[in-house]
Amino acid sequence: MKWDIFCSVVDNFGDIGVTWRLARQLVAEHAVAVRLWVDDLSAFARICPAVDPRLDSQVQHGVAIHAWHGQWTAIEPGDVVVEGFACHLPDAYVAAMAAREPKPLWLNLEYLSAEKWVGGCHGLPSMQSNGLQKYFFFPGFTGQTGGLLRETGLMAERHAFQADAGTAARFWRELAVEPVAGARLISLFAYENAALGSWLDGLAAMQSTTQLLVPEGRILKDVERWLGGPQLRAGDCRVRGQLQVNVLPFLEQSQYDRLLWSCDFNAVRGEDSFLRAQWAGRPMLWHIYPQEEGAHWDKLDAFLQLYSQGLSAPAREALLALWRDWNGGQMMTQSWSLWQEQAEELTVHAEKWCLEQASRTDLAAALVQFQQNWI
Ligand code: TRH
Repeated sequence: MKWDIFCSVVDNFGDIGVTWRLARQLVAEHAVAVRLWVDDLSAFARICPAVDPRLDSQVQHGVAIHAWHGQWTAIEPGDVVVEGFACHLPDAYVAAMAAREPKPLWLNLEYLSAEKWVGGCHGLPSMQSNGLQKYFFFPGFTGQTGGLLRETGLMAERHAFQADAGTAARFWRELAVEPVAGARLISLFAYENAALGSWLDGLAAMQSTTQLLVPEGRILKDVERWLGGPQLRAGDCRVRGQLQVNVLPFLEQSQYDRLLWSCDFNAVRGEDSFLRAQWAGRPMLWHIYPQEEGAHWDKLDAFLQLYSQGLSAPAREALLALWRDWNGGQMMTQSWSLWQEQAEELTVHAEKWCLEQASRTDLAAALVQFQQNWI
């Protein structure tokens, strides 16, 4: 079985982060041959430094990676074609799909959302002008959706890592970070955010110590402004009050997972890091990708509604207040202290949510099942 996955990097790393993860898992766990077509190999190389952006084709983790140029060379389409996030496939490739016998299965892999309408749209076909059907495949958190990307064995790997202090110590050495004894560990990955200063003020003023780990990225300028010092770079370490800030390089994707597993609390963004933080089983703070006309607020509320089920009223309120302040760029002084009061319950809840979600069919397996039912 041959699969083609197309990825157009709109901005940031989510598009390539998700399609690369899916491609790898299909090869490793479902023994399919995958060609991954990517229009921006330099973004790809940030999350997977083994990728050489100068090469037109290369193999990594068993996935055939191809540069997707404007100039398209005719090829025989695969048995399954996945367009990532409604990216526009080359016209010549679509024509070749229509001419192929048997016809390929054409899927549009959509963005992750907890909104209710997703369940009703998942798996629906849409007739194209060339007579091909295109199916909408929606990831999601309920049984009516295509599930979530999760490698088999991820939970076992994460639990083993978290249970072994020696592995964690090796990881910190690899990152050249000296863990502060007894400190609360927080990782920070976010878009620019006006709320950051008030959160950092709160952390610096706490009685206990916090170590904040920040991979290089868009939020770093805001950290720099708050510290009021010179430009921050990977390897830098600054202390203010009870807060120590460690700047990390942008990590390889699997190392980033380990960072999430190592921290007590993770601030994440977009789609893929948001999901990986859930698989870490630790409490998190989501900076959702801002959309025009505030469309992202519905998405945020839909997730909060699902995620907060089973929480006591005060814990639920604390969670909602913190996430809304963060996403609205509001002062977080009050919501952070409210969150602290509920930290224990929210921490237990994060692992419970993770295990519930991990008990469902993962997205790669659901895609393969969809294809088998379609034949
Ligand atoms: O980069 P993002 O903001 O991507 C976004 C979202 O996917 C959004 O839905 C989409 O519409 C927009 O792009 C265009 O956030 P995301 O999805 O978390 O992707 C980040 C990827 O980078 C993820 O795969 C994790 C990875 N990563 C690393 O590999 N190393 C790191 O050090 C860090 C911080 C992240």
